[in-house]
Amino acid sequence: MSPRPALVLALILAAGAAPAAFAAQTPDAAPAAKPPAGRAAKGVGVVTEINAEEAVVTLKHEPIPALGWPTMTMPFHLASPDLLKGLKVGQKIAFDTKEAEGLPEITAIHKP
Ligand SMILES: [Cu+2]
Repeated sequence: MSPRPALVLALILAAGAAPAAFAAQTPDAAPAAKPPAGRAAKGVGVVTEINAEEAVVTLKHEPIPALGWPTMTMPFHLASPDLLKGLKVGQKIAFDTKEAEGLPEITAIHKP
């Protein structure tokens, strides 16, 4: 019994078409997720830790409704090391912050 030519042709076409069909189903590479546009907000909090080397301060901050944040203790990167001047653990500060890649950034500190 010899295979029917039409069936053989169909099998060859199916085998050849498989990789192309698979490739067609592969979604295009999604663009890399971008950080959200830096929303800015004002907050008030108490300094709980200072990392001068990395210009990072940890604050227990009050709720920041503009960012949808409840009260929490979290690290912030200082936009400038100058913001460390005169800063002490236990100090209550008001600050301007904005979302950034990695840690949110403190752009200004207002001491009472
Ligand atoms: Cu927070």
